[in-house]
Amino acid sequence: MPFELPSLPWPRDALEPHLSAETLDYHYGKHHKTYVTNLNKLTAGKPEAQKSLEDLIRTADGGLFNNAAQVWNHTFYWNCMKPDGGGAPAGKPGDAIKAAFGSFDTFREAFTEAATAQFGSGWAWLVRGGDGKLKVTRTGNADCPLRYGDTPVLTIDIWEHAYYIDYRNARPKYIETFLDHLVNWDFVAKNLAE
Ligand code: MN3
Repeated sequence: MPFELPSLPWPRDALEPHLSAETLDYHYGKHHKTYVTNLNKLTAGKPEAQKSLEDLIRTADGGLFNNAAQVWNHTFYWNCMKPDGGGAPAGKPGDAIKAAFGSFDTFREAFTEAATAQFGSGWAWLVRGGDGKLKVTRTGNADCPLRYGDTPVLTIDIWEHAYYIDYRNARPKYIETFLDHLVNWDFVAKNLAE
């Protein structure tokens, strides 16, 4: 099978108490895995099986797009988190966010607003636009900024499956915890350098 489920960057219980091993068992072990399985089924024996996820995200539609984007989005999301992460970043990410938004708090408000306001399932993002500037965006369902020429820098999954086991319907508490305890600013710095 050409498309594979990447390993998580940390053990399944590494983000506790903020995200439980049970959440990762379902979110990674079932949801993410199913997107990979579906993508392999949809592309079996077709030229699309030889394409990269990024190519499929930029060119495919329907189920093929949805599954390719969800495989990519989830791999990116796992890397956006680490144990003992979060808080205001120092160094390059801190400087870049300050230059773009004026202050970390202003960025935090914009990112929180995007993640809170997305109706139903989707993703909130910090991206670098085609003009080189950082901005906060949100996408519905499987949609991905790569489709619009934006380069993802940071994302939070705001599908209910991302937080319902640990936070029930309290999406704002999950977003706050993500920003305070989980963001992997080293990964953000790497994305800013690309
Ligand atoms: Mn998800």
